[in-house]
Amino acid sequence: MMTANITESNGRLCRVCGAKILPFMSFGKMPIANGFLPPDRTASEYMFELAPAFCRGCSTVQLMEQPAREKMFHENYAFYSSTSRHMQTHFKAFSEMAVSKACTGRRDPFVVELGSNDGIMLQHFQSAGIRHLGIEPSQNVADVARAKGINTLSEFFTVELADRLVAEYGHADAMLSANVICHIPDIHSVAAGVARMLKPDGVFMFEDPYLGDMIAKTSYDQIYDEHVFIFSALSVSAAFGQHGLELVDVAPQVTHGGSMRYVLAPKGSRPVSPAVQVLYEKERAQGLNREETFVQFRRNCESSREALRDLLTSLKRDGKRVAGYGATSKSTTVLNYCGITKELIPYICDTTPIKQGKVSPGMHIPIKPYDAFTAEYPDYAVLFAWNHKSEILAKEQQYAAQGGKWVVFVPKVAVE
Ligand code: DWN
Ligand code: ZN
Repeated sequence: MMTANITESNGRLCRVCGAKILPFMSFGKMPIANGFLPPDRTASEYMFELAPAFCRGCSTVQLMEQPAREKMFHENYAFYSSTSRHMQTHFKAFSEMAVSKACTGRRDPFVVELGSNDGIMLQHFQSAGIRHLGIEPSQNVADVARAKGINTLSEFFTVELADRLVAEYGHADAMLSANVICHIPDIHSVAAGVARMLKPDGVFMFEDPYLGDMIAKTSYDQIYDEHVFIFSALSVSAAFGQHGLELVDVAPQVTHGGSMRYVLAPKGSRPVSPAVQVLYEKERAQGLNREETFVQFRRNCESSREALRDLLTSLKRDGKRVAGYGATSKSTTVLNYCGITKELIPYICDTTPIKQGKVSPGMHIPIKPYDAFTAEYPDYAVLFAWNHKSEILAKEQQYAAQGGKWVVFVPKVAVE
């Protein structure tokens, strides 16, 4: 039986407020989520313990341990943002919003994106002739952006880099980031850097997977090495408030299974939208500031794991042909936490060339090109890229029409 209490960690202190944190579960030993590897190199795979914790002091959910950043973000980074059409539309809209909030009517505005990947967002500033800079430490994806003419620097963003950039380019009208801030453990260096780089009337807008959605949907696959934080408005405000940045607006997003866009500005420089207070209250009502919520989340994860294992085992027993769809980072948590081997899912199809011909981190399931899916439809496809469900289902109508079934596991394990 599980107790309702969780015990403070002896060693690790909250990265935001310095209080002792409460590890509420362990997913066990995990590999690097995007560490797809050649089949002959599986012997010496790096592993670490994936254990999220909650801070009573500031409500931040964070990993106890995160691998060194160079192990995750390097010249072979496997995730290219532009693989989803829907995300392309999303980032176009995000860029238009940034232009209207911080560029229109200004003389020679300057826009900086932290973690600009292959330029999916900055391309819109580049084509509009707006002065811009992408900061992207993973060389291979940064090279794709540079090839599109996007000014990109391959470094990790820190307060020291911010000072250098101000000296070279001046202050920024808008700083943007998507699915990146939750990856950076030294949140104070980022927040201080943003505060130093922004103009007094500048704005910082970032979005990340939202804790409220993760709890509501038991989408535990949002927890993996790269996601050192799963933010809420409460925790974002606690972190950035220490650096003179105020949360002035919030906007829920459907992307990545439920995200939140946070708009921050130098304190007092912009009016605070009533939506911010409404969200704080909603988060307290959902229990995002209480440890019991995370004890229940752990139980929900365990039930989900059991249900998925049972389903895949029974499909195998019945002789069904099963494949994975989308070799996502998130799938690394699902496969390893649930102990899903290639006996249960013999292969996963993915459109990303750098992943194809390799095996999945930890469970070493072969990754095949997308064509392998259409060449011989499986009976059941496990939708690891569930966050792109509407895009994928629209594309795969023929699969469904000839009897193919989807196995989903968020918010519940089900066959659809
Ligand atoms: O935060 C992060 C998010 C934004 O992106 C990063 N830490 C890493 C990455 O996470 P992910 O790998 O879980 O992201 P996606 O977008 O869920 O990955 C989708 C995968 O599925 C890609 O490998 C591409 C593939 N895919 C596919 O094969 N067919 C995607 C679509 C839409 C498709 O139709
Ligand atoms: Zn804290």
